[in-house]
Amino acid sequence: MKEQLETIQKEALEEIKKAEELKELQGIKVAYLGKKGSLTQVLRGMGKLSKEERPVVGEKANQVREAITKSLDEETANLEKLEMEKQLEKEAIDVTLPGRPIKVGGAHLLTQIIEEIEDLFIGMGYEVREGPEVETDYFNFEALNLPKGHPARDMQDTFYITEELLMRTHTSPVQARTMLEYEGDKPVKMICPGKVYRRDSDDATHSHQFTQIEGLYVDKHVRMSDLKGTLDIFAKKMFGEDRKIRLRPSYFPFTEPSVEMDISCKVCQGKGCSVCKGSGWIEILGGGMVHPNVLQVAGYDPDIYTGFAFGMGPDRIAMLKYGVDDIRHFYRNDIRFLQQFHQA
Ligand code: 2NL
Repeated sequence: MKEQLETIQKEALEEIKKAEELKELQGIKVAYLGKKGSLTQVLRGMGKLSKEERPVVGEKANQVREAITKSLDEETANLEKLEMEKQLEKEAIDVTLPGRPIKVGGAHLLTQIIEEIEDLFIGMGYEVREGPEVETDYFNFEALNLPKGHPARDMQDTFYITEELLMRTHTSPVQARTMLEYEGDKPVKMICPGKVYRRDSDDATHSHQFTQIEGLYVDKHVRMSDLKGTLDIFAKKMFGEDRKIRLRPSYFPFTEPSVEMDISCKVCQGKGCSVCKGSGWIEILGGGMVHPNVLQVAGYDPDIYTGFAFGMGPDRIAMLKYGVDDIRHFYRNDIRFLQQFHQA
């Protein structure tokens, strides 16, 4: 029996030495020390031994168990260390590899145009203001000299949320709100960019949602010539110093008198071509002197204060400046279109 125990020890230690994985060691432990393991089997046979032999074999069995256990523990620690090293090696990061290029986005062309116009007017002392796209009938129409039933409302049909709530058709309500906030005793010098809405059938030049920037300057002694000078500076900065402007009489319900402004065509220098449809001039914006009714409703005394206002469409300006032939390109989110205008 003693020999049997020695053989068990010898075999076990050899197997442990050969093991390459923790799982194998687990198997060896079960095979030798488990309930049905070979050492356990031998110990079961001890009942048949004589009184004298039993303690001797018992002691030997304990030594064998201890030797196997010790060897298993050592080898387990050994393999665990090796596996950890392998894992670390596998997960090592090569910090010398070149980085992956990051895709950089860019502002939408309309945002770029709006920001360019904002910068221009900020440079002339204007503040930039924003307001709600869902407006009341009062601020979108009534306060702008467009009472219910006014024929000019037909041209600005929109999406109604209720009888009194609608999608704004222009950014003018932001200006009306600002004047009210200033309580009729401070000059107002502001521009307001934003999205506006019209009930319209979409085609190459019409969109039910587009952008607008309006400007407003209210103070004592503001005159038509101030409007003309301001717009001249704007046109030259935006389209080139060689551009001329031309004001034509027009009509808007919220200004009196009202004008439309053209810039000279850059393509033909006023001779007439397909871009300016033969006239030599391109229409850019509308404006005029703020109607006394609009000043009054907004809390400004029209006998003391005067003002000019103007409005333009960044969509149209972007189309002219970059030769975009369809307004719907701006809203289709085709990355091939949008990326053309990303600055490096
Ligand atoms: C255009 C013409 C215009 C205004 C906008 C305005 C605002 C207030 C008072 C008076 Cl609060 N007027 N805005 C005036 C004239 C023309 O826009 O063609 N826009 C695209």
